[in-house]
Amino acid sequence: MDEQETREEYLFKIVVIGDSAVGKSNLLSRFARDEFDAHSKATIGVEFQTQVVEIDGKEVKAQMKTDSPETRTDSPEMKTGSPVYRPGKTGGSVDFLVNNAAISSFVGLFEDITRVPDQTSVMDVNFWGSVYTTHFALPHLRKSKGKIITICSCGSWFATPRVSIYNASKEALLSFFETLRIEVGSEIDISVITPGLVGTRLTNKEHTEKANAQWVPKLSVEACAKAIVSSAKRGDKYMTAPSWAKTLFLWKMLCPEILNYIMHFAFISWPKILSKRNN
Ligand SMILES: Nc1nc2c(ncn2[C@@H]2O[C@H](COP(=O)(O)OP(=O)(O)OP(=O)(O)O)[C@@H](O)[C@H]2O)c(=O)[nH]1
Ligand SMILES: [Mg+2]
Repeated sequence: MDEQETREEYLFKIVVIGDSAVGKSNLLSRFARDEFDAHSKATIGVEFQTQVVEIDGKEVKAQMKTDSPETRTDSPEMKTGSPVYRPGKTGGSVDFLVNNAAISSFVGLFEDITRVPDQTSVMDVNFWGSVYTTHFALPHLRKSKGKIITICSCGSWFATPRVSIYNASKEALLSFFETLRIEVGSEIDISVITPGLVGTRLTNKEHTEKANAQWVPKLSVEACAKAIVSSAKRGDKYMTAPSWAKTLFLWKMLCPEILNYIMHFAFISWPKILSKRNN
């Protein structure tokens, strides 16, 4: 081991698995070099990326690995029995499952959707993506007494106009994990994170303008990630960030009709008044 390798205080090995062309290689290159290639080629064999990050003043080395399902049967490595791919190797235990994948393909009023079937991918990714992954991870998590962290959304319990399908997918996710929590009992901890608006590409200028939500304060990705890690360490069952968003729950319980009126005014009536004034 050289000096660089011995310096890190933690070493995490992350294996990224999934069907062909779902974005595994791009996830690695985004993580290691902050690069994205819209015309990436299918991976032959395996791919490694390493990144050293500092968390709470400690150096953490993350080694990410991916291979392609296609390579398992078709690749030269597979045919020649190259040691690069080792069939039947099961790896270590699964201690944490983080369900993070989400998309929002349409931001607008439900009545303005022209083709409803185009929206089913939102449910496929946001709900079924986490459900399938959890299903396959559960036996391993039971063995390790592991933990599931699911990144849901405030939209799962707080109705915000113009993102009805997205909110519905997140509410389904919340309900699924609350039910699963009862089923698996104390063996697997389940933490559901319900962030408000976070500064990711889902909330870029184009999306927030379409949703008339430019004025809603956004939490930075770094602040949100730190809040999630602290919450996981505490073992919270739920965590909402930013913390002021929790007050919305009280509003919803105490005065739902007033809240609906305010939401309608802020996201539907007021933007219409503004656009009439500007035209
Ligand atoms: N819009 C968008 N497209 C993506 C994203 N990730 C991947 N893609 C698209 O999907 C294609 C395949 O991505 P890869 O990262 O090569 O997929 P892979 O899972 O490594 O595929 P195999 O190596 O064949 O298993 C890319 O060339 C992009 O066109 C993403 O985050 N957003
Ligand atoms: Mg690949």
